[in-house]
Amino acid sequence: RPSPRTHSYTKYNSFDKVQSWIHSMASSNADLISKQTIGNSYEGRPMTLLKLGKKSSSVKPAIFMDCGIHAREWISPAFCQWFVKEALSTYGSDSQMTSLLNEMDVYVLPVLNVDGYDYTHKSNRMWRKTRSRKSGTSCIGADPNRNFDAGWCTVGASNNPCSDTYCGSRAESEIEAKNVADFIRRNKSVIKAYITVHSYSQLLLFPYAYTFELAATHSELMKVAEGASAALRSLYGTRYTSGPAAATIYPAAGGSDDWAYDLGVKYSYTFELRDTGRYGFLLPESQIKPTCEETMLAVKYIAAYVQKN
Ligand code: ING
Ligand code: ZN
Repeated sequence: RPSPRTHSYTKYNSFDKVQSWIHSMASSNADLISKQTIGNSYEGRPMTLLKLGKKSSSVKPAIFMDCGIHAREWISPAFCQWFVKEALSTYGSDSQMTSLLNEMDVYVLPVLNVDGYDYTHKSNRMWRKTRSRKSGTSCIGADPNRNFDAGWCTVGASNNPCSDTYCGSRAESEIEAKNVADFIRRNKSVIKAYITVHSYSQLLLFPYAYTFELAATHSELMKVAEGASAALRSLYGTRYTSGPAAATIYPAAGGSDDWAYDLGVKYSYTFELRDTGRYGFLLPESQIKPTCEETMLAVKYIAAYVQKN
């Protein structure tokens, strides 16, 4: 098992490497980090969640962030790994991170679609979906970001199991989506923000994707997104567009951020990281560091806003 010292944050790590890293991080920073399994995937891989935050005797409000819901979006798990490293290494020196982890907990799920992520490393780099089998078809998997119970399968999703945007046989048919939804439902009284990380397109999206109707708190969601995008841009000039998903990217039902928002998580965001299409899902490893550095600023902006509101 590699120690956190030897883990590379500037490479696209395999599922096995991420998993060993999770274990070593959790066992070497007991005061600030712990891990728990929220369930197993269809193929039996553990979905391990890290909890960052100074241990406290009182109940703390929390932020939930997941990466790797889509298998081929490799920059996303790389960002979650980077976030955990930065959080631990800047706690005590960076005043914002110190205050955040003193007052809140941040749950980080580095890889949501564990089976799909493993499959992109071993068999098909462009795989997007889960790896669940279904009787009556030889096609495999459903789109986990069409599988949440938010206008499920009404728009921008397919009921064809062979489609890359297959919504699944019912909402939460995919155990990976259900495990995340169950965790958030169980902890909904403390979870103040939900952040899900995708690539690519350089967008900061928020509800709704399943309808063109504006969210009840649209102007606040937009204000925070614009602040976060400005923070991101301040580092390397990378331009992000903010807006509700339906109008900004495309209408799509069953997305996790819409579901979390309708459950009552007031600040719910989907990041679409670099780039805008030159490399697309195949973002070179040389861009991991700058992408993660700039994205940290946006996530920290959102976290600071949530912390004070
Ligand atoms: N984009 C997202 C997708 O699942 C999205 C866009 C965001 C849809 C929020 C629904 C809700 O299609 C990528 N790149 O996966
Ligand atoms: Zn995606």
